[in-house]
Amino acid sequence: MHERIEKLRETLAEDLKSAADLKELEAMRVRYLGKKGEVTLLMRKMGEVPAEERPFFGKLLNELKKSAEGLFDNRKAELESKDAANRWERERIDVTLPGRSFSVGRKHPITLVLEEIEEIFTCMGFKIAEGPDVELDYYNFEALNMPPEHPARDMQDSFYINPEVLLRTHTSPVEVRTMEAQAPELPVRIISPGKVYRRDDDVTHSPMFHQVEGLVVDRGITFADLKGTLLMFAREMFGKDREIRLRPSFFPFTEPSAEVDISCIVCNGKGCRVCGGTGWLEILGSGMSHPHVLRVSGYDPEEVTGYAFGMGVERIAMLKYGIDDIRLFYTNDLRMLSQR
Ligand code: 2U9
Repeated sequence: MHERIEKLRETLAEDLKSAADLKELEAMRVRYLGKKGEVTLLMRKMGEVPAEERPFFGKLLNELKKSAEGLFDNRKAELESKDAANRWERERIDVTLPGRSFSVGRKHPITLVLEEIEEIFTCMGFKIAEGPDVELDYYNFEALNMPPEHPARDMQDSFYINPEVLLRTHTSPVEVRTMEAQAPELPVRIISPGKVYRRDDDVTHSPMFHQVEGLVVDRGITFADLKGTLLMFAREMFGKDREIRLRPSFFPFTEPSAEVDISCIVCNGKGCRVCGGTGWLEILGSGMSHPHVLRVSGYDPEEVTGYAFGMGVERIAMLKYGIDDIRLFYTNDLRMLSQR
């Protein structure tokens, strides 16, 4: 009996050291001190020990049990503190990691440029006028001095709903409708932003695109008013160093007419790849309102004059942001749209 008790004391001390974690330690405790544990079994065997030796071995066994319990408790405390230290490591949070980002929508580049153009002209006293995308042939062509079979209609081939109704090819019908509603009230000082539709489709032309047109009608309006206003616009939009150049042109709804160029935004007029070596970039068309257009819209061309201009928003945006394919605006590619 003595030997067995001493052997148990030794193996227990040895085993305890090898317990690697709390789970292992608990299994070990059951093995030694549980109901069917080795210490418990030895205690049960006391019945077989001669009566006179029982107090001695009883004392020895009790001491073993007590010291075993103490050893288990110590080892348990040891493993628990080790576990707490490990847990710190396991559950460590790296506070230097960047936070999780979430995506926020933003305005389309065409909307941004459209709003910028609107801002520039409203600051100069223009009001914004809007009208229907589905238009009458009368407002889109006839009132603008383009009767049926007029060759200028070829350049604005459109989408017809029926012979009298079509998708507007420019926002000019809005100006005609505004004058019609306002005449003979003066002045007319409006811009008409919006979508327009043409049978066009290539790198610089889309079947749907955006325009901003402008119209000023009053007594004594001259070409100088047109030039001054458009110079102001060019400088607000493309930088204070811009110069403009007017080239003679033709539109059925203006007479005389002029294309407006700005000094190249890349080379400042010296000549480069972007401006094709000319130093100039075409940004819009313009002219003095044609007497026919004023007359059919309710104004007397003997009494009032006006100027008008029109620009493609996509073209302005492509120049401003250096975009070389108009289709990039419409393919919803976030690599393009999420740039700042
Ligand atoms: C009324 C009278 C005159 C609007 C004008 C232009 C010149 C012009 C083009 C620019 C590029 C269309 O988007 S584009 O293809 N526009 O060159 N537009 S004058 O003249 C008007 C409009 C309305 C009553």
